[in-house]
Amino acid sequence: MNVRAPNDLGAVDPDVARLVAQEADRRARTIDLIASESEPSAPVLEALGSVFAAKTAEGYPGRRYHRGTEFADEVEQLAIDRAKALFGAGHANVQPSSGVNANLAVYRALLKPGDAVLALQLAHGGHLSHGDPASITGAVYRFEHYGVRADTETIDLDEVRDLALRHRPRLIVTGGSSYPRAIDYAAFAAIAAEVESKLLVDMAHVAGLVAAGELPSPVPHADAVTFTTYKTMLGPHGGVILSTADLARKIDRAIFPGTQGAPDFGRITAKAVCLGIAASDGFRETQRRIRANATALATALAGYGDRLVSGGTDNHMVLVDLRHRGVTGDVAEVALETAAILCNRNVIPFDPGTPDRPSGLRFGTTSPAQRGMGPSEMTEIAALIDKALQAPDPAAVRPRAEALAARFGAGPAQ
Ligand code: DSN
Repeated sequence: MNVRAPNDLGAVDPDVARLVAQEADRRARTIDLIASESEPSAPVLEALGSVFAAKTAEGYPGRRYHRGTEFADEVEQLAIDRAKALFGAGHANVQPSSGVNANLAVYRALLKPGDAVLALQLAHGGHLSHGDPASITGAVYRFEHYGVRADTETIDLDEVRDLALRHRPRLIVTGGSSYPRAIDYAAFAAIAAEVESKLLVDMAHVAGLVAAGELPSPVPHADAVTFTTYKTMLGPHGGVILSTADLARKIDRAIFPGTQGAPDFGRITAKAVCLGIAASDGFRETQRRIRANATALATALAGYGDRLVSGGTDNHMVLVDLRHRGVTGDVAEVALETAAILCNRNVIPFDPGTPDRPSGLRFGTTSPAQRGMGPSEMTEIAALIDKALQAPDPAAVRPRAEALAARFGAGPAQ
């Protein structure tokens, strides 16, 4: 008789099963203000862990290098069609394993090594994959960086135009990972047109807000738009590239065979699910609350004397300058974790500190909004943050933070 191995994780590997349970408990007992995280929903987790996770299928729907792909083709096409419809894009590639890989593929599709590129500098809100010297993107392409104005801490469009005219980049990149304001994509498109450059918008952090109409869409203005599906899109880890239809072949070839092999079909399946959910009224309501919560958190923190980078927020993110508290971001993030509140240390524009010991903290409101928390809970959380950053013993704040977390439970409320 054919005897099958036990298929229960707890029976096969109690050590890993214990860690999974502990991670679930940790999530339930903490308040997650990490701007790049979201709560995993049951349908997304089910799709991620489905049999598609085991499928090997290099190529694209209808053009594979392996057999047995009829359903893999269908699920990938579903994800592609949903991404195109959601954002009104001419083309979508749903295979990137990450946002970095999505950006790398766009560079490979549109540039040659050594080409000039203009992007927002990391310390002013950009991203490592926008030509930081520590990233392969900075080694392969000749990146120049624009920044924010010292007075407003918003993108200096005059500097963008000056640098574009001086360096004549083949690609201009905007968007990033710690920029709390809306971006004028039409102005970027006009500068790109003036210097005959292509325009890439990295909307990794704000894609969910864009999908819900809470922020303007870059898609009508850009040649390519990249995003990740695990932040405000509320889905699995992974990336997506949108582009105009005429770039479809170049983009697809830049992913496979250009920079990736067999894509992870568990993730593609989960991306299809999250892209489907993103068209729903419930998703739009969550995005509305994410943004309202960020505004409430910003207002409440300002009330405790915290200086907000750029003076506030238009999205899900609040960047705080801690210098008036006499504490650095690395120390503050540990104090807050002790108080069961999670966030990350972050450089702020013109930071006198370093990435390891920066002057700022970055907060995001995606997870609390998904759990059903609203602006009044954000005000409560701001009070806990203030107390934890002042207290000689931030652990004293922990019971109140845990009680707030417990009131809302773990995972998405709907
Ligand atoms: N780019 C990193 C962040 O913003 O936290 C990971 O998503």
